[in-house]
Amino acid sequence: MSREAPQDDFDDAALEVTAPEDWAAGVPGVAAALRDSYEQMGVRRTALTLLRVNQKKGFDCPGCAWPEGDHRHVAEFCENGAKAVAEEATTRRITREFFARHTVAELAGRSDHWLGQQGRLTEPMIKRTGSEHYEPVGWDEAVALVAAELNALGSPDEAVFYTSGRTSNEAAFAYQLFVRAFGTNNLPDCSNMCHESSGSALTETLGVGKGSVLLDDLYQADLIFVVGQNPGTNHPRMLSALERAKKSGARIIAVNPLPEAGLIRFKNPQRPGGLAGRGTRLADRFLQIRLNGDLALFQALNRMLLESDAPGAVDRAFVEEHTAGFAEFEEHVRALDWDEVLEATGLTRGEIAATLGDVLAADRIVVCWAMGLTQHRNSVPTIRELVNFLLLRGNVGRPGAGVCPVRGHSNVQGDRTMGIYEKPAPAFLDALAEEFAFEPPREHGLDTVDAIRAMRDGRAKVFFAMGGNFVRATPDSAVTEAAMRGCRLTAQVSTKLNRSHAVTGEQALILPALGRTERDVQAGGAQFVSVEDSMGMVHASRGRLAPASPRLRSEVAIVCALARATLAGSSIGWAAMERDYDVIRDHVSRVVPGFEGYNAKVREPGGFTLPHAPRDERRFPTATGKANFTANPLEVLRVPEGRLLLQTVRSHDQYNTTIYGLDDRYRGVKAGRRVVFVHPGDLEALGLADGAMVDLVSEWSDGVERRAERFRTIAYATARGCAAAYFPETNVLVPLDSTAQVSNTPTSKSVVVRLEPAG
Ligand SMILES: Nc1nc2c(c(=O)[nH]1)N[C@H]1C(S)=C(S)[C@@H](COP(=O)(O)OP(=O)(O)OC[C@H]3O[C@@H](n4cnc5c(=O)[nH]c(N)nc54)[C@H](O)[C@@H]3O)O[C@H]1N2
Ligand SMILES: Nc1nc2c(c(=O)[nH]1)N[C@H]1C(S)=C(S)[C@@H](COP(=O)(O)OP(=O)(O)OC[C@H]3O[C@@H](n4cnc5c(=O)[nH]c(N)nc54)[C@H](O)[C@@H]3O)O[C@H]1N2
Ligand SMILES: [Mo]
Repeated sequence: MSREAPQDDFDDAALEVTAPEDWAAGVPGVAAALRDSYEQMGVRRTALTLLRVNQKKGFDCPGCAWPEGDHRHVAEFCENGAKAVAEEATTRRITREFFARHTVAELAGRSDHWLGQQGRLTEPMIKRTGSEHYEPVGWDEAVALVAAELNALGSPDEAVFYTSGRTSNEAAFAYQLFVRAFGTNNLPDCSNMCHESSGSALTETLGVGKGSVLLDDLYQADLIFVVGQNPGTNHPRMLSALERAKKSGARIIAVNPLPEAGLIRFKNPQRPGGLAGRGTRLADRFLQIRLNGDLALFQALNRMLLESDAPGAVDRAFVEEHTAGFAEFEEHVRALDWDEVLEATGLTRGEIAATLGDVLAADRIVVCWAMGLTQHRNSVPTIRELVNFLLLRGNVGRPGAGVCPVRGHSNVQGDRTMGIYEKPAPAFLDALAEEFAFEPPREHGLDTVDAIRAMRDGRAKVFFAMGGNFVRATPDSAVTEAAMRGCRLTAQVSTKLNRSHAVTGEQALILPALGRTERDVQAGGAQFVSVEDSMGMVHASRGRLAPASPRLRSEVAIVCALARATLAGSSIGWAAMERDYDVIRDHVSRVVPGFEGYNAKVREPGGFTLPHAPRDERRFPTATGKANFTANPLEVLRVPEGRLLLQTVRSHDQYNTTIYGLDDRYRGVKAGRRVVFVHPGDLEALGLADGAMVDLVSEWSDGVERRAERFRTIAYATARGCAAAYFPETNVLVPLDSTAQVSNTPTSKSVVVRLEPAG
């Protein structure tokens, strides 16, 4: 049995619930941002940092991966970007006295919110075997310890090297090079829990695991689907793009079990007059789909397109010339059972038929999506089916049309491009081998879920993290925590304190790093780094603030020091890379296609766009050399009587596992996170009152009881049979073995639960 009780700041009496908002951004957004920033940074620092966010000579916003347009506003940031910046540029500091005051066990008992509020880490800290405290340690000793533990392993495959998605291209490239020179492909990353399903499905069907649209395509689209995404909270700048698309005539269809505020209406705070009035109505159609119903929806649309006698319903010329697998796909979809579609989606036939009307009226279609599609068992088939939908009408590889997976972490896409991947392509390894004259390991490494299994089973003994918060971001919290505690050494390169520093191996290290907002000066002078956004645009990022402490090191410097200490006699020029990041970029320019002339191109204002064969040339580098149609079996996820399907989502006041505050303004929740949103009809059927206190108990085939204790029910307009609650508190409910087919992503958006009155 595993259970998680409320954290120590739980105050159920403080919780306030009001009606949800139906619009996003606007005055309260910017006001909330500035209030947060002043509190954390003071007025002068706020002006210094926020005016530099996403400017051509500034730093890349650490908030999300949404691209910047050509015409940047003076304030090209959003409320939640400002919060992410304030979180890093805070003037609060964690010193050695802090760690002397608090034992590691005590820190493990503190809430995620409290841990994050303590400020920036300032010097390397070590928890030695048997000690209850972290104590200061010099960089040299810290690095030597990691090197010694790595070299003492029976095999390099007994080490795990995690990456979160804030790491720059330069640091990511050096890091994967170090890990492979050490001898393993054990490079799990946050992508494994995020857009892995998108990458898997797109690589197979289109040949490139990335989005195929640029901002201009959104502005030229006739129809934009926003599926399984809450941009008002998680990608607020996307709302400006959607608003502009609408002004140019696009229709927008939102597909979501929740009527999310930003999708319904939007007030643009960056335009005069944008704050008055009712704002722009963004979604023209809202399909309130059941969780996990999207495969059925796209399959139904595809069947109707195939059956339609409207002229040009199917783009036969495109299908003929550019695709493979059509016959099998057609046969499969024509056999689709309408009853199953209606059951899976919870939509009416009329709603789906009306949507088909929008589709037939649109020449150019873009489909955008995020975690609502990627974190289910059938995520990969669902995204393949959405590709089928676009292929049918030739909506890939021409202006105003294509696939738009909206990435999360600001450089998660770039990290993958730089080789942070447990299943590297042979061509990438060949290029590494040639550039650096060593033989990289060829065997695939561990992804996030498999890394947890390996640590749990004692097959992995050293855990190293380049950013992130592994124990809180991953599923099955109790299992993951035990896995971490079983390691010989856990070491984390971090900017802020989090729970992964408190749930440690026998020995633990905190290696504090510079953040995006800070100046990075190396022996070769002032450095900048670069990042790739969700649309494959690469650009430079330069921090301007003085570092939070003189003892911080850049991620690049940490990796290079570690490589020198670990790899005796390595012929790779680690010192040169550390001295001058241009040297790293020169290596990249010879290893990664699309980066030729990297150093010159990244210095152009605004950076450069990576090539994308399907988008640029309608060329599909797949196994068949064509865009692939696929046949995807529809298995309706049936939830037993008296149970609900739970999705785990973000509140407005959090960045993944970083909890900025306890409100979720757009959903009408104040001062509390232990809430579960349920349809009023389901509450009634379950015999529960609105506001009842319940435990969430997850039911999974392994028979283990997983329980998250003490949540208030909130009667909410979600789809029937579906519930929602916030992660990381609900990660305890997601079974480690419940993962998506092919991508192995935890099924964080479909957890079968029962609600038990809390004792
Ligand atoms: N402020 C802020 N910004 C962030 C983040 C953050 O935590 N805070 N996180 C960043 C990261 S790493 C990521 S990956 C992105 C995440 O961005 P999102 O994917 O928007 O994040 P979630 O909160 O997981 O929201 C999932 C959305 O999908 C819907 N949904 C869930 N299941 C289904 C389904 O089966 N079908 C459909 N159609 N819809 C479904 C939910 O109702 C919800 O609206 O945001 C990034 N940006
Ligand atoms: N149940 C459930 N679980 C989920 C999800 C879900 O929707 N539901 N979403 C998943 C998704 S999409 C993702 S991406 C993962 C996120 O997983 P992670 O990326 O592992 O988690 P974060 O909370 O983003 O990591 C925050 C920490 O990163 C460190 N950090 C911040 N900036 C920097 C930096 O510049 N450098 C370094 N070195 N460290 C830095 C800070 O110490 C901070 O505490 O969580 C996943 N987990
Ligand atoms: Mo993510």
